Amino acid sequence: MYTHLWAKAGSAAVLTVSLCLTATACTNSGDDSSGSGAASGDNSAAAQQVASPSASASGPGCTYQSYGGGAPKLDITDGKTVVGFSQSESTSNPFRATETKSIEAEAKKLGVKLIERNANADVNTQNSQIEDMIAQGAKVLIVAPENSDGLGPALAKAKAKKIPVLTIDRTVTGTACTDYVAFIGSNFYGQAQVAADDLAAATGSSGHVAILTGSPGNNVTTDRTKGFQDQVKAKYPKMKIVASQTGNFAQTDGQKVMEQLLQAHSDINAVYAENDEMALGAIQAIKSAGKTPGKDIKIVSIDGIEQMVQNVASGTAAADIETNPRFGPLAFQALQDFYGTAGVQDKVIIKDGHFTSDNAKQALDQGLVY
Ligand code: GZL
Repeated sequence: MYTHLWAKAGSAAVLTVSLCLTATACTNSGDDSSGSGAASGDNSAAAQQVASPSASASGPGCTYQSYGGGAPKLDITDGKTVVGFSQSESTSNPFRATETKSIEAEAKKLGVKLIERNANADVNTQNSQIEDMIAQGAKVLIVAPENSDGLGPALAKAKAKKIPVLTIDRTVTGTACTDYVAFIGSNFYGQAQVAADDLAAATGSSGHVAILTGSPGNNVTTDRTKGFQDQVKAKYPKMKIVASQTGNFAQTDGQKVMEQLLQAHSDINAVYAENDEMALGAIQAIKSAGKTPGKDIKIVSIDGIEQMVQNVASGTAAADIETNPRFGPLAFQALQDFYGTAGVQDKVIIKDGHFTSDNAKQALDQGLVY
């Protein structure tokens, strides 16, 4: 069983999709409203889906008829209609590699004619690549935005040509079903709350915490920072955030920043990394400083990539909250609902795994970690 977790986000127009990995995780789930998805060991794409993103659950959703004044009806599985996928960051990050593979695999399974580009974390590149895919004939776009505000030019081009844009993993500024179809991604604020709980558990609720924040300008960094800060303020008065600096979601930057913070703050005994790439860098920095990660300094991170879940299993890290990158089935289901009658929710929240010392080894053994 693999599982999680958290509950619906605020708005009614939110659908949550969840899975259950282990009893421990499930019992921590609070309002796990969707029951189990992947039976233990079943890591198939189908098992990653528990419910369609269709809007029937809570009222009409976005369809091609209601989208931004109406868009042409298309059959994306006809093998001729071109769907463009815009990836924001390098697939050297396993989150990105798995996300890209999931989109490619589902497109292949459905017979979708897919073209794709990778912007290597540059928003100007992403704008021009999206425009290029439109020029290449893309009639629908799946976009993993580099940041929330920078894609205005590309979105405007798409809108002018009535090309629907489905956003995954990060949001863009604008209105659902007008500027973009919908957002599919994790509950980043909820992830950060769990990270705070995990770090409190690892430090007797009294850690002196360094936060490695993600790259600026996107909702993921904003929510993962605010969620952690709010949870500490609300529940852990003895926990102190002694430093917070961006590591740009990158391993090298995470290592460099951690080295600097350790020199500036000798009292740091806990690290909250807003993604695993930065956590891996931080672990290197902690070791170079002659300290033992997991003993002298407790670490909690987010993404759930294999190398970090191994660190949880070995005790180097205290916990890792998954950011489920397996968007393929959900994204194409959403597009089929968009061109059908069901329509798509404004927000489709994919639920994530939660790896602790109780279940990390089991998750790795069962091949449930990406
Ligand atoms: C989350 C995604 C984040 C990952 C990081 O959906 O936007 O960006 O958590 C990645 O690993 O850099």
